Formats: sequence, C-alpha cells, structure tokens
Amino acid sequence: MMQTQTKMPTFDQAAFQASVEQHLLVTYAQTPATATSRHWYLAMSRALAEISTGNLIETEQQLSAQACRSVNYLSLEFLIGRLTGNNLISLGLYEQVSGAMAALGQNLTDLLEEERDPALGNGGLGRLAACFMDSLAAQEFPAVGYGLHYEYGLFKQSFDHGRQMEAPDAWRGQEGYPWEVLRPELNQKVGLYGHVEVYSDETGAERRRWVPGMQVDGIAWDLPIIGYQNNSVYPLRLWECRAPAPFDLALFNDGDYIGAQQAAIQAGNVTKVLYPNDNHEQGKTLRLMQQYFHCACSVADILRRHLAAGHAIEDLAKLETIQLNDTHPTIAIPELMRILLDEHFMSWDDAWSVCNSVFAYTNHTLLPEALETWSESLIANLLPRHLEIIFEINHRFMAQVEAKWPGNDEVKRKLSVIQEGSERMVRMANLCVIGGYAVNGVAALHSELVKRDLFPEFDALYPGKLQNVTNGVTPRRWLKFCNPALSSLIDEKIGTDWPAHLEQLSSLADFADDAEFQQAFMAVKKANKQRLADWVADNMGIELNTDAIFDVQIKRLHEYKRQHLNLVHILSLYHRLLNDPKFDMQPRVFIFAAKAAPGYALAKDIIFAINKVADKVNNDPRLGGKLKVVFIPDYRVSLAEIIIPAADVSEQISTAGKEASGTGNMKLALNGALTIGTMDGANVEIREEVGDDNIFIFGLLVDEVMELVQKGYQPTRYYESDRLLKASLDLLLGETFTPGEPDALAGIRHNLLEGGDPYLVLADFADYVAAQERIDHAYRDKAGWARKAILNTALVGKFSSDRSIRDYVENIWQLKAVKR
Ligand code: B1H
Repeated sequence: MMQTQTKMPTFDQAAFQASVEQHLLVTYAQTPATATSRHWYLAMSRALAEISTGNLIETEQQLSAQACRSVNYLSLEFLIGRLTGNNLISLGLYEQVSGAMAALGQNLTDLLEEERDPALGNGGLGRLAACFMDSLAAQEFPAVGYGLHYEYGLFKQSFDHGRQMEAPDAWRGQEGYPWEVLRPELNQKVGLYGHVEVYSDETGAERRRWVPGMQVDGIAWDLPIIGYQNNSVYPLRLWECRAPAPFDLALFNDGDYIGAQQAAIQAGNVTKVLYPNDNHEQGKTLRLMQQYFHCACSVADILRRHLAAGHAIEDLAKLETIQLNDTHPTIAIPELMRILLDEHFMSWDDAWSVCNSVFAYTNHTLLPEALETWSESLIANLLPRHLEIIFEINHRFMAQVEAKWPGNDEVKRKLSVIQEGSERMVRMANLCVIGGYAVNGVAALHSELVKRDLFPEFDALYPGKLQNVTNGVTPRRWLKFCNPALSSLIDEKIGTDWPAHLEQLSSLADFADDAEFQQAFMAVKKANKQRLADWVADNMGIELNTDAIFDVQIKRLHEYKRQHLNLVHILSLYHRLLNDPKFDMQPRVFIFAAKAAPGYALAKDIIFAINKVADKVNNDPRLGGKLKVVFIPDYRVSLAEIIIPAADVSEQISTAGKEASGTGNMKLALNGALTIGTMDGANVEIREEVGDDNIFIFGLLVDEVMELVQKGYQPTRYYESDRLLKASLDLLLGETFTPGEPDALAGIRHNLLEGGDPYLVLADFADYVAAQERIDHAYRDKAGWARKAILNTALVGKFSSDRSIRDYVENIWQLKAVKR
C-alpha cells in the first residue's frame, strides 16, 4: 500500500523495533522466541500508542492554553472498529512500520488480523460517532468524544443449525486493549438514588440539594483519535463504572452486610455490557443508570476542563458546546442545570440560558418504538432532584406554549415533556428540543419529516432551530484503508490528496468512458471479490464464483430494513429457475450479514429463514450455480471492510420514511457498488449525486406509503393477484427448505399476510423484482456497468463525514480549526 507522508515526524526504524521488543518483554513477558502473532500485534500497537499518547497530551495542553472552543460529542455508542491499521494510516507510518515488523520477522497484514474489533456500538448511530471523531481530528476542530467503557461490547454472533446464538464479547482480551490509556487524575464520583434536601443558605434563602443514597466511581479511559497526517490527537474518553471502596459503610454499620455488597455488585454492573438494541428502547433501570452515569461523568469533566483553564462558569457556552447523539444522553441537560443551580448557586434564568446555548441534539429515528420515554417513578427513585428540575423546565415551557397557543390544551398535551397516561412518562426528545439551541435530522428527507410529522409545533415555536446535517462516512477507513487497490488506482489518476478532500473524486468521472480505466477499475473489483470469496471459502466452506453479481445487504436485522423483501425476491428467482424454462439470469451471489437484537423474535426468524434457504439453494444442482446465498456470521466493522470493496450491488430497500439516513449506502457507493434502493434516507441524495442512470430506484414514496396505510393496506390483495409473489411466499410453507420440520418458516409468511405486513413488503415486491431485472440486464453490458460503477465512486464525494462535520461546525457549533 502506498502511503504519502506529509509533515509527519521522521521515523527511526531501529528505535521503533527496540520499542516493540521492549513492550514484548516488559508488558507481555515474551521474547521474540516465545511471542505469538498476538503478542507481536500487542507490542507493536503499544509502541505506536506511545507516539499518539504524547501527541494527545500536547494537543490537550495547547487547546487549553489557547482557550479554544470545543465540541463535546456525547454518545452511548462509539463503534470504532479496529484501530491499529487505521492509526498507521493517520500517522503516515504504514510502509515504515510494515518494514520494521518485517525486519523483526513479522508480516504486518497478519498482525493486524489479531486485533479484536472494539464493538462499542450497535450499528449506524455508533459508527457515525466514530466517523465524526475521525473527521473532527482530520480537520483539527477541537473535540472530545465521551462514551462508556463497556466491559462487553455487542454480542458475538454464531449460527447453530441456522439459528442466531449470542456470546459475550470481551473485546479487551485478557491483556487489555493496547490503545487505551488510563487517566486516574480525571476520575469522577457519581451519585444515585437518595432524596432532595431543603435547607437555608447563609442569607436565609431556601435552597434545595440532592443527597444521593449511593455513590459510584467513574474511571476515565482515553482512546486516541489520531488526525489524518496532522499530529493532532483528540481523546475518546470512555467511562467505566466501579463500586466505591469497598461497600456502603452506613448499611454495613447497620448490620446489613449483604445489602452493602449488593450495592457494590449493582455499581459494578453499570458499564458491564452494551444494550444490544438498535432502533428500539426497552426502558430498563440499568440502562437509565448507564445514561446518567455517562452524563454525570462527562458533564463533570467538561466543567473541570473549563474551570481549570481559568474560565468563569457563566462563560461555559462561549467555549463549550455539547452535542447529544440522539436522546440517550438527554439527562445531561437536567444534570448541568442541577450543578449550575445547586452547586454554583446561579439563578434559574441564568442557568437556563447557559444550558440553552450549550446543548444541541441530533435525531436519528422517527420509529415510535425508538423514541425514548422514561417512567416518572423510575426517575423519581434514581434521580429525584433531576425529576424536580425536569418538572420546572416543563412548567415554564408550558407557559410559553400557552402564550403562543392560548387555551389550546391539545397542543400542550402534545408538546409537554410529561406524557399523561396510566403511567406518567418523561419524553426525552421533547426535553432535548426545549433544552438545546439546535436540533438536526441526519438526511434531507429525514429532517423534512422531523419538521413535518414529528415536531411541526416545535418548528413553529422555534423557527430555524430544526435543521439538517446529512450523514457521512470517513474516506480514510472506508476507502483508503479497506480498499488499498482502488485507492492506489485513484492515486495514479488524480493524485493523493483525495482522502482529505473527497470531492476531488469527481475528476474520476472524466475516465468513466475510458476503456483502459474501466478495465483497471473492474480488475480491482474482481480482486476484491476474490478476497471475499477466499474468506467465505476459508471460514464457511462455500465456493463463490467471482463472475457472479455480488449483491450485498449488510446492516442490522430489522423489519423496516426489509431483509425479508430480499428473501422473497430470492425465492422468486428459485421458483423461476425451476419452473420457467425461458427464464435466464446472470449468476448472482446474495450476501447477507446482520445481527438481530437477542429479544427480537421475528428478526431472528428471518435470519433462520435466510440460512435455511441458503442451505438448499447452494446445494441444488438444478440451479446450475446461478444462485448462491451466503449469510456471513458476526457482522462487524472488520467484516464490512472486506465485504464492501467486493460489492457490485448495494441493497438499501427500507420502507420509505423509515430509514433516517443509512451510512452503509454511502460506503458501498464509494467503493463502486450500484444501489438498488427506495426513496428513503440518504438514498435520495445519493441519487441526486450519481444521477438516475447510475442507481436503481423502486418502490412507494413516503407519501404513497402513508396514503396506502391510511386507506387500509391489504397485503392479501397483492398475494392473490400476483402469481410470482404467491408462488414465492408459498415456498415458505412445507418442508422445501426445512426437511423434517414442516412450516418452520411459515411465521414470516404469516406476518406478511394475516399479520398485515407492517412494512409493506408485498406492496413493493413487484417493483423490486422489476428493478432487479434492470440490474440483471445492465450487468450484461460490461462497459456500461463499469461506467456506472466508476461514476458511483466519482460522484459521492459529498458523503465524506468531513463535509458533515463542516456543516455542523458552520451551522451549529461555530468552531475554528486549531492547527498543531
Ligand atoms: C439509528 C438508532 C438507535 N437511529 C436506539 N436510531 C438505540 C436508536 O440503543 N438504542 O436504544 C440505538 C440506536 N440508530 C440509525 O442512525 C438510523 O437508523 C440510520 O438510518 C442512521 O444512518 C444512523 C446514523 O444517523
């Protein structure tokens, strides 16, 4: 891999080798003779982390001394993926370290495979946070990422007879993760439970304060976010919760020895494991504890930095802004209010005006089941003072609503932070909109729907507060690192600046019709397909033909993402290949990878069905090898890095209005895959960029979906009138794919027919089949396909997360870049 080096420190190979051997011995108790590849990977990463830790501390000091405005990105998830390979690219040391390790008898590529993915996120939301940290550092916009140091990340997935199995993911291994740095001087104490005390201050005025019933320790771990070839390193600060020493003394002295231990055990559990739900909330006490623990540590750390640099508390909003990644860190708003009111004795109005100019909120979903509400009684128990503050915020807000819409109780009911009902609930999104200075959706269409359908009254009340920032992905990981062959080809054509200026890819469009470039581009694609085919052969024992169309759907398993629409189409191909002698198709490999939330039964049934269909289809000699189905287990960032460069077709087939943005769609297009997609999320903007000829759009539009649902959608009508659809769905009955287990797949068919097909799979089926046929025909034209693939890579520069971050900086955060 060719790496350009700009203004990076010189690399002393002998010193680096000595450092690696030193870590081998001192940290891992190994000699070159006894060390395994894993030891070498660990020692090498530690040696590199030494370089980045120095830069981390120096960057921190510089930003503090120069009183620079920073963004604090609060997220319960950072799905960072493996760091070593990417950090080598950012440091500009890939080639040099490869040489140094070779001199030590080690192959760098093999060593990089030893790293476990830190899977501290579920899917798009967590991965977006990771791309944003990368882009902040690349452009030197001062930032701190705040997250949780989960002991177990997202579960590891395997299949047992086609069914998903989950195992805990101890991502740090026994030796600890080589890139993390413990920062004991930053540790925090966090209270929980207890009561509110009313007391008189020295002037006799009545004051309130929280007396927690229990305290836990927040331990700070920093991961370095290394700027792309610029020497700036920002912290991703992850908090680990530990029980305070050694147990609750009051309880112990009362003789409740077991009760005292219980509190310690509970505290030790707060950051034990990431909740594995994507786009779904569960309302569990432990999750609220995680959220509060995360916010309390992070807000305290932001204030510590601010005050330590000598700034006045009233000036907080001048120097700090806090971005809330969805509503998961909402409790930071009442937490900051509590500190300003009860510890800094600010007036309500002053405290509120600080909060109101510090917080901004990103909405990532419209799905009702994902919009967080917390029961009032749960908050009252865990965070009594915060609940009082939430009530006061709401009380004052209701007066504002009354002023705008006098006497309108309907609007008050809708906008209130408190949702009335059998159990009163706190609506976190409403609190965010009221408590912050900006709200944004994550793609143009989504942001319009946030204004039109979710928060129309808020949009009227606060003109301009509701904005759009279209998501993006980092071109360093998602092109330069994961697709070195394509990156080199691009370097040859347009130079090496594109990873930091992705819009430059547009000049590749000049070569879209150049036969030689087409051949080179498709040769790279073919080699990447071979790399994936080898992986699948080695790990799953399935042989793939790289002349086939590689058609991929990789994302969390969710009904709204409609993996089952893809499945029903595969069933239709199976049916036609066996029953229609005139039917012909290009060989196709359907590749899936997806984790289902452990409690999501239908999602797990869909995985089982795809696996069962794969078993049959892959071994049916009557199909002439035209159809293969592969469900790759344990989808994760490092697997995406192999699959994405190998994709010809990108499946982005959510029901219109349901996928807020999507980011896999951007990564796949960037790597030259053609999208088959609905007019949903960022697909709409991808189409705008690449043009209608270079994307395969199908399906109902958002308003058509709404209209159909409103007038009473009847999936059976489609089933009765479409013979191909009927034949395909009927394959799910009986034992075709589940010998000895009749009707084991019937649940999916039942959901689509009697179950009412909530995501309109049947309504979009015919148009989806037609779009798939257009793909089949387009692929037969080799030059035509190459042209389309090149134009996808060339024309999606907009979807760099560098551009997303510049949008945030200019329209929301108002930051200045600070060069080192
Ligand atoms: C997205 C989530 C999400 N939206 C709740 N919402 C979660 C909601 O643990 N929870 O409770 C976890 C995740 N994730 C995704 O965000 C959207 O579905 C994608 O369309 C979008 O691209 C991504 C990033 O904006």
